[in-house]
Amino acid sequence: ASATSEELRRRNETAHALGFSEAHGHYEAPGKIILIGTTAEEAMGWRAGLKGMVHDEVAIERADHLLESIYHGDIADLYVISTGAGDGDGLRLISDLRAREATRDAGIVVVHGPQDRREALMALDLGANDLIVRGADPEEMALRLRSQMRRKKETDLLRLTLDEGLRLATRDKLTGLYNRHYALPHLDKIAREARESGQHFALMLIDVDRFKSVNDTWGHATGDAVLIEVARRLSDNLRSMDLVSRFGGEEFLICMPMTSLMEARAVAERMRAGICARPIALAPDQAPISISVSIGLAMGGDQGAATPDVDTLLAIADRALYAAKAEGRNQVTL
Ligand code: GH3
Ligand code: MG
Ligand code: MG
Ligand code: MG
Repeated sequence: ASATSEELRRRNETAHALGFSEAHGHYEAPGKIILIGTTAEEAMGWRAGLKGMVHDEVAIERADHLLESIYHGDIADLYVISTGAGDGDGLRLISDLRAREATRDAGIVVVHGPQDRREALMALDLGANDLIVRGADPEEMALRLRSQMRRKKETDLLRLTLDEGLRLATRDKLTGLYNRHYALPHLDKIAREARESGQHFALMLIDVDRFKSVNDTWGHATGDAVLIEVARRLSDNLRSMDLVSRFGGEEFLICMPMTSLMEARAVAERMRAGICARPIALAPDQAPISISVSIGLAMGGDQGAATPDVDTLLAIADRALYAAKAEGRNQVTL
């Protein structure tokens, strides 16, 4: 699939934030390397050898302090571990690092004795990325560490790009709310769970009244800012379990699991009142903008097995919204 120019721009921004240089195709921002020798002297020897050969921060840590420092947020991109570290239990550190979210993707390079073939293979089996024979010259060590650091930075970039892709696919760009594509399957899930637990849930369609005139009077950019503020006020009235999404242009969908009609009415009324009672002040030199919303409400899960499906509930909420508009707007209708 070919990336759009917007995607490419975002990718470059992400890459830049991580210190990748497009020109050179590799990372340039320094990362962090932690050295864990059999003794502090061994680690200091490595660090002396690496001086001027890597441009990352190089720190020395004790095997028995490693988990504690990770717990406190001291995370490295790359760990160099002697098999002799921690009273000869250096390999255990590999499992410790791989088991923790914060260090799961870190590079791990194990330094082993020339005769420690079994330990070396075990290190690879536990998840080490590379091996160095004890006594290898600093050039070799630096080369292997730089290579692992590059791999780690590329993994970070990929992960961020994937996260960003997921965000783009599920969120509305303007308001940051979930989009329609995310909301519809999520709605099905809430309806299914309600059916199984015998609980009620509420569905609301919210439409900004006479929004076209906001655009016509103040311009599209101001209209956008108003939508962002409406999204914020709606979210402020909801629990974390509630779903709030931007369903269309100036239309929002809210689904509240485990909610009675009385509770839903109260929440909808509070949202309606909270939007029309406080005109939206966008800039100090601009008069606050008065708007209102109409809300169509539908209840699910209240008719046992015969409860309407999600499409039917949406149609019911839409009819209620239409009625609210017809009856003069700025009201909640069931
Ligand atoms: P009603 O009370 O009947 O809902 O009147 P209305 O003006 O809100 O309804 P209508 O559906 O005629 O107009 C909706 C307007 O919302 C038209 C469209 O330009 C505007 N709109 C939709 N999406 C956006 C957006 O993302 N940003 C801005 N600024 N305007 C938008
Ligand atoms: Mg309309
Ligand atoms: Mg409208
Ligand atoms: Mg509309």
